Amino acid sequence: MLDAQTSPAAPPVIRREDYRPPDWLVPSVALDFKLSAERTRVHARFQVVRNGDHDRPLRLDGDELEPVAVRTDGKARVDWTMDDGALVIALEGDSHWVETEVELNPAANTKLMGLYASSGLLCTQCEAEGFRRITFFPDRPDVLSRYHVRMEADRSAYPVLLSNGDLVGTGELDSGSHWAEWHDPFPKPAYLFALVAGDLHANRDSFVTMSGRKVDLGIWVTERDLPKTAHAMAALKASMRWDEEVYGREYDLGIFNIVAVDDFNFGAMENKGLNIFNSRYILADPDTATDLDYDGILGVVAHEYFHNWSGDRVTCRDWFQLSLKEGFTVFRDQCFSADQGSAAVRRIEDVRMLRASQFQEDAGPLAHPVRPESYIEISNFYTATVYNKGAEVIRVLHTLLGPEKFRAGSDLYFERHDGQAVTCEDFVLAMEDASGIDLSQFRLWYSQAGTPHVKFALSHDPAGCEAVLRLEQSVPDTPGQMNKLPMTIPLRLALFDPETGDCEVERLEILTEQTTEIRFPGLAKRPVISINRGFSAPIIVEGDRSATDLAFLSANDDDPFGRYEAMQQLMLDTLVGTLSNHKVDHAAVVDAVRKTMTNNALDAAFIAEAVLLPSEAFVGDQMLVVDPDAIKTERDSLRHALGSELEALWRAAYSAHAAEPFEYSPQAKGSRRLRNISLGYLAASAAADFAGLAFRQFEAADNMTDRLAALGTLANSDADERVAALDIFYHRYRDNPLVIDKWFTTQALSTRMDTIQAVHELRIHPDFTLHNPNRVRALAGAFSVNQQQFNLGDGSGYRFLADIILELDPINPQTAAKLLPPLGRWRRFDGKRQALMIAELERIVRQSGLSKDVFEQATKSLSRD
Ligand code: 0A1
Ligand code: ZN
Repeated sequence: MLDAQTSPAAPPVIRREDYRPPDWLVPSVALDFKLSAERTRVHARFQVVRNGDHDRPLRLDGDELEPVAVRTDGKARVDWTMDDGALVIALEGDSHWVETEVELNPAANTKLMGLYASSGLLCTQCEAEGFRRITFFPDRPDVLSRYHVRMEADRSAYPVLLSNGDLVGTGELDSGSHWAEWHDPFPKPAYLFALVAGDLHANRDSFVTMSGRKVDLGIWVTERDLPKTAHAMAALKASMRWDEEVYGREYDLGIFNIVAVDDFNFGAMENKGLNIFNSRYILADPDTATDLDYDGILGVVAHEYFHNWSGDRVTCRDWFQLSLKEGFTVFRDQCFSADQGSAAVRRIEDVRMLRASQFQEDAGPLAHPVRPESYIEISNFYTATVYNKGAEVIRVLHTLLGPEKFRAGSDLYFERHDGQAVTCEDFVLAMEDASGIDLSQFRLWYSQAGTPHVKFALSHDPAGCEAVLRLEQSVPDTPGQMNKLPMTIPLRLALFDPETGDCEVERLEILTEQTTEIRFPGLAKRPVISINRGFSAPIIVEGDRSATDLAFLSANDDDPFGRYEAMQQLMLDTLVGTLSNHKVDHAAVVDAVRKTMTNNALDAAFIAEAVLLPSEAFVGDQMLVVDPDAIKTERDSLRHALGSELEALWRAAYSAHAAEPFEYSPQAKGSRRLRNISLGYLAASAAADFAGLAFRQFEAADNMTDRLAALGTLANSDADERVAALDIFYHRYRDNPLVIDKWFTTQALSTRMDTIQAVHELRIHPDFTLHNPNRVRALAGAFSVNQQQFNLGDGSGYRFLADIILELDPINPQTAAKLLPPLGRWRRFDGKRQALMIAELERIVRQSGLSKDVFEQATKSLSRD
C-alpha cells in the first residue's frame, strides 16, 4: 500500500527538528504593482543582510514564477539558477540590494493563493506560502520586513487600492490610471502582506483606543452589500474594546480595514491592518443570515482582530508553531463570544464542535500533535487539532494558573516577544516565568497526539461514611506515536446528595499520575458525581453512571455544562444500549426531556441544547464499528418517541416562542432555536399538521433562521410542500450566492433516501461551480457529513466525493484536500464499506499530477500504521 514516506514520487517531508534560522534577513522591501486582471507586473526591491557566518547563496522562494529581470546592487544578473521554483543568486558580501521583476496572471490563478481575481476584485492570500506566488522572496515567518507598497491600476475598474499599514500618497496618471502608496511601519513576515484593488465601498466608522487615539475603520464591500455590514462593524468595535479590557492590548495603526471577497479558501485572514474575509463572515441581514451566521461573524471578526497581537505583533518562528497564534487566538475569540451572550450555551457549542471534528481527527489516520513534527504541505495543518484542541490547551493553562497569573503570563509574553517570531515553548516559558508554576508536564499537550481517556469509578462505604473516586488516565496510540506519558489534566468535580440535590463537594483536581485515588470522608449517602464540569479538559471520560444518576444530574447539576452532558450521556446510553442489545427503552430519556422542558428556571437557549439528540456521527463515535443505517433507525425511533410522547410540550413551546420581529439578542436567539427544535420534534412525531406548520413558518418568517429551519424540516420529508418550498427559496434568493449555498447544503444534508440522486443533480446544476470554495463545501462538504447517505452500502457516496476531489485538485488543491478526511475514516466501518473507501482513496492516489495537498491526505489516510 502506498505510504506518504515511501512512495516513489513522494514530495519531501519537512521536519520540525530540521529548523535552521534564515540565511539572509530582509529588513525592508519596496513592492511596485502595475495591476491588471490578466497581466500584473511586480517589481520588488529589497535589502538582504547575511545572517550568521556562512557562505550560502541567497535563495528566494518562488512558486509558478519566472524572473523577467534580476538585479543586485543595481546591476543586471544572468548567473542565477532556479531550484524547485526558487531563485538562487550567489552573493559575495554581507549586505546587498536585490531587485526582481515578474509577471502574473491573477485571472488564471484558480488556487486562490497569491494574487487572484474574485468577482472583479484583485486580492491576495499569502498565508502560509502564497507570497512566493507574487514575488521571489524568503517566504518564511521568521523573516520580518518593513513593507512599502506602490499600486497602480485603471481607475474605473479599480477605484480603490488598499494595502497594509498607512496610506502615504495617492495620485492620478495619464490614460485613466491612478496610484496609491502604503507604508506599514511594523516589521512583518511575508504571509501577512495583503493588497486589494477594486470597485469597493466602505462602511466607515471610528474607534478611540484606551490611550485616546482615533482609528479609522472601514469594511469594504460592493455597493449593493453595504447594508449588510452593520453587524460586522459592531463586532469589530466590541472586539477592539474587549482586547483592551481583558488583555490590555491596544490597536496600533491609524487605520483598520476589512475587505469581503466571494472566493476564499478559508474563513478570513489577519493581514496587518487589512484583514481579508470570506464574505460569509461579513455580510448579514435578518433576511439572508441565520443566527449561526451572525454568531460566526462575531467570532471570526474578533478572531482576526485579536490576531493583531497574537499573530502579527508576535508571530510564529516556523509553521510547526502554528498553534502558538491559532490556539491562543481561538481561545481569545471563544472567551469574547462567551462574554457577549450565554457563556453556558457557547461552551456547549464549542465542545460539540470539538467532539465532531477534533476528536474524530485525533482518533484517525490524520492525528497529529497540537505542535506537529512533520508535514508535506502546511496547508493541511490548519486543522481542528491546531485550532480547537490548541484553544483547549490554552484553556487548560488558564485553569491551572487562574485568571490573574494567566494574564500576567500573557502580558509577559507580549512584552518579551513584541516584534519577534517565536515558538510555543516561548509562550509556555512566559507563562511559567510569570506564574512561578512548573509547566514541565503540561508541555505534553503540545507533543502528544490523541485524546486522553479518563476512566472513573466511584465507590461508597456507608459504614465508614466515605466515598472513594478512582481515576485512571491513558492516551491512545496515534500514527507514529506509541506509549504515551500521563498528562496534566485539570478535572472539575462535584458530588451531590441524591435526595436533597445539594452539592456536597466541589473541587478542581489536577491529575498528573496514571492512576489517582481521592477519598471524600463524611458522606453518609452514596453521592452522585458530576465530572469534567465545564469541560475542564479536552478528554473522553468513561464511567458507568446509572440512568438514574444521569437523570438526576440532568435535572439538578448546578453546572449547566454538566447538566447538558448528563442528558447527552443518557441519550447516548439509550441509543448505544438499544443498538447493542436490541432492547428499546426510551422512558428515561423521555422523562428527563419532559423535566427539562417544564423547568421554568431554565432559559430557552439552554433547553434547546439540552433536548437535542446527539448527532448520528457522535453516536457512531461511541461504537466499535459504525453502523450508519442502524444508528439512523434507532435515533429516528427515539426522536419519534420524544416527538409523540411529548407532543403537547413541543406544541406549547412552538407557540410560546412564536416569532417576534427579528432581533439578534441571546434571548431572541434562544427562542428561535427552541421553537425550531420543537418543530423538528413535531415532524418526528409524524403529527398530521407538521408540514402545514413548517410551510406556514417558511412563508411567514421575517428572518433566515426560521425560514431555513422550516425548509430543512420539509427537505427531510415526503410532504407535498417540500418541492414547492425548495423552489420558492431558490427563486427568492437566486442572486445571493451565500443563500444559494444554504440551498445546496439543505439538500445535501437531507435524510431522504434519494439524497445521492439529489447531490448528483446538484453537481450539474448551473449554479454549481468548482471555482468557488463556499459552493464546493456547501455541496460536497455538507454531503460528506450526512452519515447515513454518505456511507450508502454501495459506495456511491464515496465515489461522488472522490470524483469531486479529483476534479477539483488541479483547480484548487487546498480546498480539494480539505474534503478528503471523511474517506480516511474507513477503519471505523464494516469490511465492505472499508473496501469501498480504500478503493476510492487508491483511485485518488493513482491520479497522475496529484497535488502535494491531496497526496499527503490520501496517502496518510490509506496508511495502516
Ligand atoms: N490565519 C487565518 C487562517 C487562514 C489560513 C490560510 C489561509 O489561506 C488560504 C487563509 C486563512 C485564520 O486563522 O483566520
Ligand atoms: Zn487564526
